[in-house]
Amino acid sequence: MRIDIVTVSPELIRSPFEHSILKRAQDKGKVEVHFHGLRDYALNRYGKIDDYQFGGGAGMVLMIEPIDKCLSGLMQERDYDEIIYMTPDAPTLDQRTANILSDKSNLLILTGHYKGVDQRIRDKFITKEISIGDYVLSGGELAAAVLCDAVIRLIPGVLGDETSALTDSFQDNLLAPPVFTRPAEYDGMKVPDILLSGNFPKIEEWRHDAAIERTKLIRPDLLNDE
Ligand code: 6GU
Repeated sequence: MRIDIVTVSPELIRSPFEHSILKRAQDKGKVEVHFHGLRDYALNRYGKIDDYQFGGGAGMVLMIEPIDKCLSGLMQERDYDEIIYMTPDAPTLDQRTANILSDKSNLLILTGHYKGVDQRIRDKFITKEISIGDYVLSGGELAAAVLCDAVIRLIPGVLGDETSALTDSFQDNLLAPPVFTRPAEYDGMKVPDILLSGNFPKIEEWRHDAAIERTKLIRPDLLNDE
């Protein structure tokens, strides 16, 4: 997979890709990530890329021309499966969307800033808009990093233990069950006996029941969601 990220602040988003799973995924050649700073496409040498909004109101809007130049250039080089705009006024990211995107070859991600981008950019280029939750961030950069993490770890061969993504929370619309490690007893607090029993079918059953219990308690909406 190749991911191109277009942003006002490439430096704000680089570091999550330089560590842990995301770094390993790149080292293994499973994904290539390229950052494009919008100021490189600015209208003048002062790096102007935003302006006041028509009709008045607080906040600057990212201008159409620098983004058009950047996206058009990239689109001439390859076909993108999706051109994604990160914005809070969009459908919320979920595991299903992450799964679908993990199967693509070329993703282009545009991140907003300030009041966002000129609507005409959204109309002309964007094939998918994604929010990461019902709250507002200062910019879409961190949201893009979240999206990339959720997607990249699902690319086959990225996680060492191939099954571990399958038992994540949400993979089957259930929260993950509780997990324990040594010692079996700490300060009077015991690990459930079943987990020490070696009876793996029973353990799986216990985990499934615990996952359902936890989901009922914390996220009952997931159980009604089909
Ligand atoms: Cl994608 N961007 C911003 N600025 N805020 C958000 C978001 C995105 N998703 C949730 N909040």
